[in-house]
Amino acid sequence: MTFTLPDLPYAFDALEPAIDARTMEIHHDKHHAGYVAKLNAAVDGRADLQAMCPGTLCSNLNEVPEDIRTAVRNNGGGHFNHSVFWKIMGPGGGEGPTGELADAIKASFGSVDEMKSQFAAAAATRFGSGWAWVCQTDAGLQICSTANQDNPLMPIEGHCGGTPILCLDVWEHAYYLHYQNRRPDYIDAWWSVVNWEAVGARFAKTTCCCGSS
Ligand code: MN3
Repeated sequence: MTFTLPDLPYAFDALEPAIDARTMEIHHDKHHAGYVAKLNAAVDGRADLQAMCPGTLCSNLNEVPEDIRTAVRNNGGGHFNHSVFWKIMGPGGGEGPTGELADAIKASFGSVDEMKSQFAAAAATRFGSGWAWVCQTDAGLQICSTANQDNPLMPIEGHCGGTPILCLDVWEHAYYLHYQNRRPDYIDAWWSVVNWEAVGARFAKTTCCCGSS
């Protein structure tokens, strides 16, 4: 078994005007596809790694042989991160969290607006390429950001750990065609396409850690 590019669960133009169709097409069909291809090349002939889901592969990065560890970190991370990212977005999103997820957000941040404010700050201040995250941890929900294609599942320093339930890609390839250097405008608009039902499912752990099922 090798890793496969998941289909987008909606059309390329489904997230307009927040994210334009051309950006979605290139992002999914070229960037994400590239991570999958390079990940498969890295784990070629290594059945134990090929059998793992992308999230498990990220969690077990230290078990990956050193000669391919950087390739797995970059491309396995890229595969996991984008697989989650597509799933936690959708057309007609933006109503906001409900139920136990809403309660957990209020318990950890005081309000949904405060969570959004802290998340937007993490996304805006991530220098260069990377991701912002909301994670479910033993200490409640926490916000962090990571560089490149790193994620909070990886056994590396500098993130909040736990299980990611919400993420935002702040690589320029995610927004540059429409927003150019205006990353904060992209972040503001992005809230309108967050699929809170999918985020809630991740919070309730009724979906695979990678969003692949
Ligand atoms: Mn990307």
